[in-house]
Amino acid sequence: MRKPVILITGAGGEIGHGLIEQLAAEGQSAIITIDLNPLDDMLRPKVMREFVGSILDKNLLNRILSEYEVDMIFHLAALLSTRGEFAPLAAHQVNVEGTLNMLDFAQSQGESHGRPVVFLYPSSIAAYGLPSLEIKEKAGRVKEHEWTLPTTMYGCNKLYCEHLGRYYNLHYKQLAAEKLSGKVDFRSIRFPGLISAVTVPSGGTSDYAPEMIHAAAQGQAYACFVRPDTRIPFMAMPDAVNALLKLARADRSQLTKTVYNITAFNPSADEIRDLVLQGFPGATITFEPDLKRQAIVDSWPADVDDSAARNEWGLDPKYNLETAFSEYLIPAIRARYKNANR
Ligand code: AKB
Repeated sequence: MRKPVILITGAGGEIGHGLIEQLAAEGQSAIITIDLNPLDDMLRPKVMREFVGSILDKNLLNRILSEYEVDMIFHLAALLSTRGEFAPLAAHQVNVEGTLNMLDFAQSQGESHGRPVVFLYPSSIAAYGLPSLEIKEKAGRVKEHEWTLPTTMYGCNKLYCEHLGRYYNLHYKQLAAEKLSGKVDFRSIRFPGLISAVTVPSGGTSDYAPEMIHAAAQGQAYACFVRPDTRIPFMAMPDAVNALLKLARADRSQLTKTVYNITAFNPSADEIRDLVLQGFPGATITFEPDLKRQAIVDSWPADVDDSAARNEWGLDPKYNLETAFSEYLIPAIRARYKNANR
């Protein structure tokens, strides 16, 4: 007998951390993970089995297929937007070939146990590409189908994989004698920039917000790599994890889309600085825009329309801009570094 489980790829990353904590707290799911690096000591006891390896390793995926019945996949492994511009082929390999491997893995699972495999895919605001600041300002709250002309390798990868997921879900091998589609129940969220109190991101371009807060908490000066007026949507990590779980558990019949925007607040970099200074009054935060990274953030929308997510599966972030800082980020980050310095 194979064992029924939830599979999380890229499990040691930012979203993976929060997701494993939440699923483990609920105590109802057996979790197996894949990550290139071993999980940290806090996470390891919370999962049933940890595979240290790559989603590009088909032998590893076949081994998992033969041992486990996977009903749900959170495919979080990715190489983010800044790193992807230094290594576009590696980004394509991880983000596209890796995702294709995982979709094919889900298809094989679905065919072998006969139930659709719910496949959660974190896409990103990087899937958008607005051609100028003037158009960005005029565009307002961008809808899922608007301005999807990404400028980064990562954004192109995310957009294409949204389509791959839709293909597996609805049209896989459409010319075969028997119907094979529907085994992968693909659901995707276009995440805004995420800010966690627990982890510091690496390799992304929305990283200026979390970097600013974590640097301030550690008493380090921070030079922000975008202009003070730079504006994109953000969300606190606990709300991002809740959104992923809400979409995973939504009744399929309620969903009219494969991809949903979500957001919670969209401060300028200057407004983030003000809030960080309220929490850490002695912090030194300056602005030294890196024009190339700035151009990437300028191509992302200032805001997104997430009404479909709110109406169809009940997206309802707990934290607004003020409470994200006052109730979550500042106290949790302060405690984190205080404990780390003990
Ligand atoms: C990045 O900056 O690459 C990511 C994202 C917005 O998806 N955080």
